[in-house]
Amino acid sequence: MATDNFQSHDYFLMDELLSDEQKLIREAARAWVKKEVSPIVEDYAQRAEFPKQWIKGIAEIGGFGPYIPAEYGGPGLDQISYGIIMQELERGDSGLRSTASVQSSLVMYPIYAYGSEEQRKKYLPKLATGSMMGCFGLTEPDFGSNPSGMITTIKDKGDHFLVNGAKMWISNAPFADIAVVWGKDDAGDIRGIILERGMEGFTTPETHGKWSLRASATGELVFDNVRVPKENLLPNVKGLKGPLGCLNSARYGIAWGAIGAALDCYDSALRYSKERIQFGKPIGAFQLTQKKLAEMITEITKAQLLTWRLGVLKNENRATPSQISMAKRNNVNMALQIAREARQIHGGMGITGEYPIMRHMMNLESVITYEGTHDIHLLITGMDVTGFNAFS
Ligand code: TGC
Ligand code: FAD
Repeated sequence: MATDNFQSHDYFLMDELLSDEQKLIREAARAWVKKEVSPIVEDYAQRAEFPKQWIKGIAEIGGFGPYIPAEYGGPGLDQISYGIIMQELERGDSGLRSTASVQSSLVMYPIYAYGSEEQRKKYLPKLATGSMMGCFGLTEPDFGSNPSGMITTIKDKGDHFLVNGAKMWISNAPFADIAVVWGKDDAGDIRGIILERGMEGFTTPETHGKWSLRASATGELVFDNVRVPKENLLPNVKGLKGPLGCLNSARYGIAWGAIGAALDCYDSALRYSKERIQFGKPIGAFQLTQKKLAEMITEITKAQLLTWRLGVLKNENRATPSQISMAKRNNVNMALQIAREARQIHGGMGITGEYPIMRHMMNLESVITYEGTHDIHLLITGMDVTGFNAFS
């Protein structure tokens, strides 16, 4: 079992910007990750298995739907608290944060924002406790960065809907009880619908052979003439803005989460640089190592400031999708570069499971791709600042 010696780093005294409640939430999440995640995550990642026992713990620290109001069973926290929880979870593992992100922003959020009152009452309290788990089906085999081309259909058959098509790369699919699925209706409009495990014609085959997010379960969603009750359609949204609205919330959480992975890599590299002796002195005493560490903490600090400000804007409902894209893109790239540099500082030890570095690095290769790739987010920023759409 790995020992977790993590100590957080706060170079610009960002703690002074947090409320006492936000700090308590962070301490609870951090303590849970140290006790229940760090000791086993490496084994589960090596075995490519999601530790299902984490579900209860995530719920207990408020990690499922942090900002969903208490009347629907959620913790009713603010957006910065949501971000802080995602940071602490991803400090443990990006796959753990993925499970919480999907449940919170891609399953609970659409039901809360676009669902009927009956749907909210039926699903949200169970999703908040983790007694029901969900997944989100947007990406298809032939439509990833361009989801508007999706070919999954939701046909009106009078007393029910008939769903046909397939989704791939779906986090949590292999064990999810429900799936929020996006498909086109008879008029060609994108709609969201809730499918439940056990519906005839609905299967969720697991995706094997991943070198990334190995402690997270990924799968497909296959719909073969699935009859879905009329009341399962999300009534209050139509068009691509439905799923993209959910992505705003998830991408925001990832911007915070990536800081957690970066902090873990930096912390491990800093400690190693003080302990590892070569040429008669700690490697941290060499200028080239100091350059790496100094640049890491500089980039982490910039990301912390950017993300905290984004959280303030989000609390005030003023954060734009483009600002969220910028933060997701910057922070995930920052974390990936730090993981690579931290790996260098650990020398050969950096490729082993004794340190979290290689696992974070491989995980971040997914994080930089899902929820919009690095280049797609650059194009979103480019469109925002120039007014020209490079997608079409
Ligand atoms: P476009 O014509 O620009 O927009 C269509 C409609 O959507 C509106 N819109 C948004 N609404 C809310 N939030 C946003 N971020 C929005 N972006 C656009 C837009 O105003 C328009 O509305 P209306 O009313 O005029 O119809 O759409 P497009 O087809 O040109 O595509 C734009 C593009 C490329 C930016 C978008 O499709 C995109 O973001 N692509 C990336 C796909 C993506 O991120 N997929 C993620 C799948 S889920 C996932 O990865 C989960 S991983 C989870 C985990 O494990 O953590
Ligand atoms: P593509 O869209 O085929 O892109 C391939 C390359 O082309 C990329 O480098 C991209 O940047 C580039 N490219 C594409 N268009 C342009 C352009 N216009 N200009 C320049 N370059 C371009 N999806 C879900 O719906 N739900 C989930 O839960 C989910 N979980 C995931 C979990 C994992 C582990 C992974 C890896 C993916 C997950 N995804 C999920 C899918 C993810 O969102 C997609 O992989 C992502 O959106 C990219 O789509 P794609 O893989 O089809 O790549």
